[in-house]
This record gives sequence, structure tokens and C-alpha cells, in this order.
Amino acid sequence: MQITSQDVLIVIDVQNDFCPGGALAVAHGDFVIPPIHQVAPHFQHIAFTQDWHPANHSSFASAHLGKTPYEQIDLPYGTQTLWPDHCVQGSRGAEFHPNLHLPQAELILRKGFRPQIDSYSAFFENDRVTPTGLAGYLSERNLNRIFLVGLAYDFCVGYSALDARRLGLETIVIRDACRAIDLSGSVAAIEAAFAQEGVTLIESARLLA
Ligand code: VGL
Ligand code: ZN
Repeated sequence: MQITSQDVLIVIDVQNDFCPGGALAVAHGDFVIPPIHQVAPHFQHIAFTQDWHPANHSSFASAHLGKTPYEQIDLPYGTQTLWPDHCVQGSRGAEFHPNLHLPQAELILRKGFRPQIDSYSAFFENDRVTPTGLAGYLSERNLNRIFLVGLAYDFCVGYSALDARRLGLETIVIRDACRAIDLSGSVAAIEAAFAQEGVTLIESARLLA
């Protein structure tokens, strides 16, 4: 697969709290780093997202009396899964994993900083209408095909991929450079949506050939 100057690699939330030992650890979350390092040299453009919550964020179970992590609640914008406190602004857990080394990345996009709304997707918050600004950034820079890697496959990577399709971007998820949380069928659900919306799944080897 040929990478061009209109392609961008978007590295989703490879942060300490999503890796082993972190507050919302994804199984083998750090295993995404070697394939990301393998594909990165093929791209002329790289962007990061960084989950970046204020303390007491509304997606934290601890912010809701009597609620525990992984329960769901209804918020004004829809159903929200509650998480352990994670990726709090300025904390160690919110930092990128120390082994991730991509100094050439051109953008770090922070998301989830509004106290009352969670933001899985790199493009829209969980109300599906509040933009993060990424669509405008990509459009101004004439970047129209995105390759997604990182954490978590079935939440922030998946929602970003579906929103990218909604925006008309060609969207490719590099499956072996992602790891999933897999909460009550979330992997099957996101893959059904990928098939429906035209998100392409590939293995990193496709880019290295
Ligand atoms: C994520 C749950 C909560 C993710 C972020 O990066 O997939 N998941 N916040
Ligand atoms: Zn979060």
C-alpha cells in the first residue's frame, strides 16, 4: 500500500493510564508501540491524540454517588460508560507511554477536557456534535486519508474511525497496532459498524511490504 503526502497516521491515546500498570489498563496496551514504530517511518504526517480529563470528570464513576466503574448512566447527551479515574490533566497517567518515540509528530490533539462531556472520538465529543477541531485541521492541511493506531480499539480508535467516515475521509485501522478493552461485546459491535460504514482494517505488514 502506497503512502502519499495526503495521508496521516493518527496515534490514539498511547498514554500510561491505558497501558499495564495504568488506571484504565488495556490488556497488552503497550504492545501497540512496536508496530506503531514500524509503520511510522512510512508516513510524512503524524498526529497524536491525548485523553485529557479534569479531576472529577463526568465520565469518572467517582464523580457519581454510588456508581462503580464500567456501569452505564444516562447523561444529557446519551448513555455514558463510567470509567475509573484516568488521564487526569498533568498526571503521570496522562503522559504518553515513555517508550513511544515519535518526535516528528506534528500535532497533539487533547480531548475530553470539558467537565460535562466525554470524548472518545478524535473528531467529536460523545454528544456527536461538539467538534474537537481535528476535521478543520486535516482539511486545511489537505490530509484526506487517515490511518488509525493505538488505544483502545473498541472505544477511542473505533469512534474516531466511524466519525472520520461520517466526514467523508478514507479511513484505515491498522489492527495489530491497536488493543481493545472489550467490554460487553464492544469489539464485535465496533467491527460490525466498521463493515457497515466502510472502515478498512489492515495489518501493519501491508504497509511494510
Ligand atoms: C478511552 C475510555 C475512556 C480510550 C478513553 O482511549 O479508548 N476509553 N477514555
Ligand atoms: Zn477518557
